[in-house]
Amino acid sequence: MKTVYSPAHAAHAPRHEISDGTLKPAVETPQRAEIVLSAVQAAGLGPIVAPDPIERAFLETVHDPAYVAFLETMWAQHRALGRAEEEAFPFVWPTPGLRSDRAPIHLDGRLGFYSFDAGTPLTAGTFDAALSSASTAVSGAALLSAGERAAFALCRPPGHHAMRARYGGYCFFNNAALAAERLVADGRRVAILDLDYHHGNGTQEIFWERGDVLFVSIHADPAEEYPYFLGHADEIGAGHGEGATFNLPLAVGADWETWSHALELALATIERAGPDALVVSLGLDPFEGDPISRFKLKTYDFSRLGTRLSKLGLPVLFVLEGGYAVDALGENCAAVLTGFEAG
Ligand code: Q9C
Ligand code: ZN
Repeated sequence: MKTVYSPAHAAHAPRHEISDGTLKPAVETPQRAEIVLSAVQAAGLGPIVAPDPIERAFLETVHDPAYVAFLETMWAQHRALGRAEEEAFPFVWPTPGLRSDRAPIHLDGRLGFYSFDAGTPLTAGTFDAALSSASTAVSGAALLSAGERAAFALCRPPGHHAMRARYGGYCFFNNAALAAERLVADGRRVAILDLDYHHGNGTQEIFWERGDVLFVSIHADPAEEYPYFLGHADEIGAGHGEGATFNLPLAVGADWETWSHALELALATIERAGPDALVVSLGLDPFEGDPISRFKLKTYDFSRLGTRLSKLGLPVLFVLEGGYAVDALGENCAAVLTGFEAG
């Protein structure tokens, strides 16, 4: 299968993040994408192709234009304030009881208005890198529309936490949602299967009232894990989307036996819906060695996952999400993709 990749992701190279209540070294780094690229090349997966640029109007089918403009202009504001730090972080949010009906002008107000966590660094190159990541996903979707059976969008920064008008969880534009929209525009009925350790709150929000895109997610119980406030089993969508969201939260510590049981439930739901394309939000952070996660999948399990997905017989777009065990990330990602090709 083809891999879509652009080196432009490296423009987003944060040194720090806020995690566990304090400033820490960033874990979502350019090295992640470079390692995954090397691994798919070493595995002989197929050609590496460059993405076509994403059109602004298409980006704004998923994201609020004011939010896109915020990401585009915030760094100039950071510099104009005389701030020399290499990252910017929010620290105040409009919560119930505080007004959220007008966007502030000051940078610190805008940072909070357009985010939902303090853990996601914004840098000088974030907007360009996030655009390139979105382009990568949409170009991957276009490969399926052109008749490919599968494709790999090597996206970085990741996307599934990004909401219509808020960033967070290392995510700025929702790559999987944009890919799904591309496929819908090309006439496909789409399901999204989110396998990242963390719940894909952004993707869920974007399709919450949509009956035409099924969202299914296996993730750590939000009572115990980030993003904490979304991803419970009783969230099923609303309006036209009622029944088109399916969450499978698992207790921390889940191994392949537990996780693969949830996978079968997820796949049965997808098969019942009868889509004709599948977008997989491929987080590799359910890995046992992941530094920020608490599931127990092994490299061999990722290979079994790939093989199981190929049995669906659907066109599949794999979109890279999280995964922070850099020593094993390439191998784990290649295991899914080669497992799929072998299956
Ligand atoms: N103590 C993705 O995997 N911080 N985002 C968690 C852990 C945020 C993960 C802190 C994790 C975001 C795409
Ligand atoms: Zn994750």
